Formats: sequence, structure tokens, C-alpha cells
Amino acid sequence: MQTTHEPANLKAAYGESGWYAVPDRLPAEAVEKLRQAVDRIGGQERPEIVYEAEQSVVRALHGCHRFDEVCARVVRLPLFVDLAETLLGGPVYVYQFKVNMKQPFEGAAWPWHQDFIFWHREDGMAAPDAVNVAVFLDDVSADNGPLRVIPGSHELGIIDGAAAAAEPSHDWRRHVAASLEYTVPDDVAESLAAASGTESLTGPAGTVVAFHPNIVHCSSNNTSARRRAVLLITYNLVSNAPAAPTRPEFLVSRDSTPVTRVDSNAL
Ligand SMILES: O=C(O)CCC(=O)C(=O)O
Repeated sequence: MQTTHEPANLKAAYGESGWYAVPDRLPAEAVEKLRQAVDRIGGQERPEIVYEAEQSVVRALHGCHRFDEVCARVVRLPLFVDLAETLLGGPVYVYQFKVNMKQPFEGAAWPWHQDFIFWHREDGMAAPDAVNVAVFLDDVSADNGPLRVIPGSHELGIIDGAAAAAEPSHDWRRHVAASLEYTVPDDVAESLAAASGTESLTGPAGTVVAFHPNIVHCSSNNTSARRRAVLLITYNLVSNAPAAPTRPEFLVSRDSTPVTRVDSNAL
């Protein structure tokens, strides 16, 4: 993946494409600390751990910034907080923290979807004034299930589909599983992709990419022998915090105190 834009044009580039590849990478030592944290947490039995359908393979770790010191510090790194505040235009807090593991051969796909519909319909988030910051903890290439985005699709708002029109299940497990509750129908995604193309978010471990809550995205199965762990930190504008979310706190933070920065080498 190329760095598509100079930092000075960050906001304009993100506004146009709905995603932005940050020129700076997270240093290797910090990535290693996070990989160790992920291994440590993934070996525990905790409600924050979600498994693939087979129940033995870890699919994702949620809300780790609430109980793990390394994860608590990573969300406060200036690289990420500066990025989120620049894109959103004000103080932010951590709305969601997850590591999607995409284990070798077993990590299952994510169908085409948008994130904001989950936050809006399930949590009552008013506006898509949030941003996902993806941090690659492993090298990501075409065969280990990279995220794929449709540039510009964030401008379409919530795309109505059959799933979006249906009565919500209010089962949070359907918000983190391969059988997602709110998807963008394949035919809609395919025609958007035919018109605008797609971008695969690939790159070495430490790569940082921001993407918009309404961008249409998916990822395929990991067909390789290499893991594809990606940390996703969702920052939300403090003024956009939903009033009374009901999903588990490890999916939706209730603490909307603005994030304060740690030193860049604090990991
Ligand atoms: O980790 C992935 O490949 C996709 C993640 C995703 O789309 C999501 O968590 O909403």
C-alpha cells in the first residue's frame, strides 16, 4: 500500500476518500509490546474475548484498554490522538478498542458493511463523528485477509439494506461475528466497487490507517499460514458520546473523558 497523501492534506484526503494511510508507522518495539499484550490476553478466559464459530479459535479481543496497561497507553499515543483530533476537529475519547486476530487459515471474513449503523442503531450515536484508527500488528498482504474499502462510499451515509430494515436482534454477538447483523448487500457493494474501485489496506506491521465510520468495507478469510492481527481504536468526539448505550462496556465505552496524551515512547 502506498502512502497516498502528504500530512498537510490529511483532512482533505480523508474527506474525499474516507480513508487515509498515515506516513508514520508505529515503531517496531511498540508493535512488539502490543503483540505480547495480545498473546497474554488471548490466553486468558475473559468475557472480552470472542471466538470464531468453532469456539476454539480467538477471533477478537475487545476493550483491552480498560484492563491492560500496554493497551491503556497505546490509545493515548500522540500519533493516534493527534490524528483523531485533526480529523474530527475536537477532543476525543475511546469509544471502542478491539484486536481482530484473523488467525492463520482460520480467521474468518467480514462481509461488506459500514460501522456507523451499529453505533447509531445499537448505541444511539447521533452522528458519524468518530474515526477508526487501524494499526497493523502483523504484516498484512493480499492472502491474509486485508481490509478492503470502497473509496468515497462514506459520503453515501447509511446504506439501507434488508438487514438494516429488519427488526434489530440486540444480540451483540451478531455485531462481532462473521455473520454480521447489518451488512451492505453484495449487489450494492459490487456496483459501488465497479464504479469507484476498491483499495486493499496492506502493509508491514506498524502501518497506521484511518477510516471513516460510513466507508463500505469488508475483509476475506485468512487463507495463509500467517496471522493478520489488526488493532482498531475507534475515537469518538466527546460531544458525540451517546447518552445511554446498553451494549457491554467492553464494546462501548461509557467513559467519555477526553483522552490525554502520553509520551510517544511510553509503550
Ligand atoms: O478486521 C477486519 O478484517 C474487519 C474488521 C471490521 O470491519 C470491523 O471490525 O468492523
